[in-house]
Formats: sequence, C-alpha cells, structure tokens
Amino acid sequence: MSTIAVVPGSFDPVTLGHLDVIVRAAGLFDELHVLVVHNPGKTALIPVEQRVEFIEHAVADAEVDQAKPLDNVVVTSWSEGLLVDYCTRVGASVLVKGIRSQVDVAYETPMAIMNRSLAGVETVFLLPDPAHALVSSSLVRQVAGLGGDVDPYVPREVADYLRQRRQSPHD
Ligand code: COD
Repeated sequence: MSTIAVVPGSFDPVTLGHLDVIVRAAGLFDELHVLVVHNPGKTALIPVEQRVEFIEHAVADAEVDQAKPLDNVVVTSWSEGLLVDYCTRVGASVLVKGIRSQVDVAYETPMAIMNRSLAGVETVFLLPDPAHALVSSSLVRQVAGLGGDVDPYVPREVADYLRQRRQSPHD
C-alpha cells in the first residue's frame, strides 16, 4: 500500500529550510503533498496562489540542481477547514513537520496529538539541515522589509519578489 504524506505550512514565503524538509520527505513517502494553509494566527504577506507557485518552481529547480526525482510532489492549498480534513480527502495518513527547536516541539506536540485523535493521522518530525536551522519565514520577511539581503535563505525567485515588493510596495 502506498503512503501519502502532507507537509503543511504557511510558507509565507517558502524558505530553503522548508525546501530541505520537502525534498527529504519526498524521499521517504510514495506521494508528498505540500499544502499551503492559511494560519489564522499570522497576518500573511504573500497571496496563497503566489506561495503555491513559488514552491512549485523551487521544487522543480531542486529536482534539477540536486538531480533528485521529485515527481511524487504535489503542491496545492487548503482553506476549507481542518488540516486533517484535507488528509482524509486525499487519503494521506502522515503529516510531516520540521522541528528547529524546543519552541517548535512545544507548538507542534499538542497539534500532533489532536490530529491523531481527530483522524488517526500520524505526525512525523524531521530535524532541520543545520545550514538552514535558524531560518524562518518571519525573519525573512523582517530582513527583506528592512532592506537586507535574503538571497542565502530563500529561493532566488522569492528573493527577487521581496526586493521588488520593497521597491514598489503598492504593486
Ligand atoms: N527548517 C526546518 N523546518 C522548518 C524551517 C526550517 N528552517 N522553518 C519552518 N519549518 C517548519 C515549521 O516548524 C513547520 O513545521 C513547517 O515548516 C511550516 O512552517 P510555517 O512557518 O510555514 O507554517 P506555520 O508554522 O505557520 O504552520 C501552519 C500550519 C497550517 C501547518 C499550522 O498552523 C497547523 O498545523 N495548523 C493546524 C490547523 C488545524 O487543523 N487545527 C486543528 C487541529 S490541530
């Protein structure tokens, strides 16, 4: 039986830390859905459709750059309710989350237990690549907003978008 896993996130924007988790998870499961979910606790910077597009392009580039087949990766978004409702709809039995620190453990553990209780969906935690362990979307947004260079932390297309946005904030 094939195992379908979901990597959910706000991805606002996708970072090289997210991408590392996506590429490694794609090697662990038969099918991997990268799911852009609106987090009601956060104010979004980038429209959901744009976030999906950035991830699609970053996965395609990673496939070429790392010479890894990533044709089992699907990128989409979800705004219709619980995360586990999406899992049930597509037959996914696993959620994959990246854990960078004790703060992530404290944030993710109750959700993992609740998701297993709600729908029997297990959560698998992946430790980060040390090279990207301190990268977060919120720090990237902050650095870019103040004119800093975010090239080392996000796919090139995202860095260009954030630069352009700062130069033309009303576009
Ligand atoms: N390296 C490794 N992992 C990373 C890195 C990095 N540099 N940066 C982030 N991550 C991980 C995060 O720990 C997280 O697991 C994932 O990547 C996504 O991160 P974000 O910041 O894009 O997304 P979040 O933290 O805003 O999460 C949004 C979710 C929608 C996934 C979250 O809010 C969630 O699971 N909601 C559940 C909604 C629900 O159904 N609730 C009811 C039952 S719990």
